Amino acid sequence: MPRKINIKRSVLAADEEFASKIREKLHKEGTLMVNLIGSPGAGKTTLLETTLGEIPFSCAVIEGDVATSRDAERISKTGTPVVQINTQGGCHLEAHLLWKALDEIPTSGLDVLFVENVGNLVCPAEFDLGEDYKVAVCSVPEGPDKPLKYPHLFHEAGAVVLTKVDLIPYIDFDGDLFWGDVKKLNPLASCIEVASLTGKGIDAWTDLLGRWLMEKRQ
Ligand SMILES: Nc1nc2c(ncn2[C@@H]2O[C@H](COP(=O)(O)OP(=O)(O)OP(=O)(O)O)[C@@H](O)[C@H]2O)c(=O)[nH]1
Ligand SMILES: [Mg+2]
Ligand SMILES: [Zn+2]
Repeated sequence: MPRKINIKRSVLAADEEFASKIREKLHKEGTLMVNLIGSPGAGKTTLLETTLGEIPFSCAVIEGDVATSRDAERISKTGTPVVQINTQGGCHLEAHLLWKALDEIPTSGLDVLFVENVGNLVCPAEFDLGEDYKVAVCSVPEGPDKPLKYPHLFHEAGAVVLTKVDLIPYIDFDGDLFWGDVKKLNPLASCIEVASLTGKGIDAWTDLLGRWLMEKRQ
C-alpha cells in the first residue's frame, strides 16, 4: 500500500503563518487591510479608482491578477502607491505572495491597504491574507442569485458592495432577492450599493472604511 503524504495541509499551515505575520505587522502600524473579492469584471478596480479619488486617508494597493500589470497601471494613475502580483495561473492570492509584495510598500504611516484579489467568486474567500475584512464585490449584470450560489464569500465578508447600480434600469435585477439572500447568509455584513462611474454611493463606502479604521486604532 503506497504511503499517502498530506501536502495540502502543510502548505496551508505555512501560509497561515504568513497571514499571522501580516496581521501582526499591520496591527503594530495601525493600517487597515481590506481584501476585495469578486468575479472577473465585477468592478473592483473601478471601485478602487473612484475610492482613491475621494477618500481622505493615505492608501496603497496590492493588485492580484493571473497576468498583466493593467490594473496596477490604472491605480498608478491615481497617484497611489501600487504593487502588482501576477499569480502565473493561480486563481487566488496567498499570504506568502502578499508578504513579499509588502517589501515594496512602506506601510508605516499608511491608513488603508487595499488588496484586489484575482477575479474569482470562489476560492479567494478560502484564504486568510491577514486582512481585517474581506469585501464581496458583486455587480448588477451578474444577476441577483449569486449570494446563495457562491455562499462562502458572502458568509465571510465584512461588507457586500453591489456595483454598477446605474445599470438597474436596463437589467432585470431583483435587489430584494439579492439583499435578502445576503442577510440570510450574513446578517452582520454592511450592505452598500455603488455606481463607481458616477460616484453614487461612494460616500457610504468611504464612511464605512473610516469607521473600520477608527475601530482598528481604538
Ligand atoms: N455601468 C457601469 N460600469 C462599470 C461600473 N464599474 C465598473 N464598470 C465597468 O465594468 C468593467 C469591469 O470593471 P473593472 O473595474 O475592470 O472590473 P474588475 O472587477 O476589476 O475586473 P478584474 O480585475 O478583471 O477581475 C469595466 O468596463 C468598467 O468600466 C459602474 O459602476 N457602472
Ligand atoms: Mg481589476
Ligand atoms: Zn484559487
